[in-house]
Amino acid sequence: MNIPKSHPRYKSLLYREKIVEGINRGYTSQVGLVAHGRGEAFDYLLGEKTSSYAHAACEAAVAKLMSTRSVLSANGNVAALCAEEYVTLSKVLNAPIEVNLFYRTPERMKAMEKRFLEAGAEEVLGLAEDAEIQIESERRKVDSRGIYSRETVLVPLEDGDRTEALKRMGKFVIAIDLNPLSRTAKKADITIVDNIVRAVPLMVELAKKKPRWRGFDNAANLAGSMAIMQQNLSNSQ
Ligand code: PTJ
Repeated sequence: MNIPKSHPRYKSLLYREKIVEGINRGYTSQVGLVAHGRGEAFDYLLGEKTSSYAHAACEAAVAKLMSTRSVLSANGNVAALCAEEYVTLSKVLNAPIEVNLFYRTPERMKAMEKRFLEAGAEEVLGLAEDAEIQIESERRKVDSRGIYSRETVLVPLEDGDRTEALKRMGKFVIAIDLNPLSRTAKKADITIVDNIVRAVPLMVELAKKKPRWRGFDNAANLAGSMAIMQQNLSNSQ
């Protein structure tokens, strides 16, 4: 669809179109539309901009990802919204991308691999299906060279069960989730409460400055993001 650039909600409409394109091209799940809508609502409450809390979380995340053996998990919404930027992040961090789908089918796995290869990735993990983690959903199927064995896992736009399983395995989990109340947000070691379309390019920029790991208080950071949402709600009355 041709969205006029002058439309006041141009960017928002464009990202919706990207999800629809992902569905049409076979890499994004139809349910991805529902997840996207939920994210939009929280982003609205955030004022659709990166807060100082999200900035601090991105910086801590980059420091951790750079200083440990890490892997970037990708689902259908990530592929639709920011495949190119995700590949750039993977390169600056020297961390592979692993496809991990909740609504996993062989066709979608192939389409995801194709999407990231055309976005510039040299290798995409996840299709080998040679290891499992302790959850019942299709997300249990992982790559022995990626999620299974690496210490730090970036999990954008996720539901909570995998974060809990990864934590049980002793891993350091970094989430990108606009919903600060979600199980993933609360269980992760670092939660970036921001839209992935803003967070990933910011992480690329921060990685160039090679930040040092100085520890991170996720509960305090989440409280800060929630306070911003509450403030925006009160100011709108
Ligand atoms: O591609 P698949 O098969 O692995 O399925 C992926 C989806 C996204 C459908 C699946 O993981 C899912 O249903 O996720 P949930 O449980 O809806 O959780 C997604 C979370 O991501 C929600 O808390 C949303 O608020 C949040 N979210 C949605 N869009 C964005 C986002 N967070 C950051 N940036 C966004 N653009």
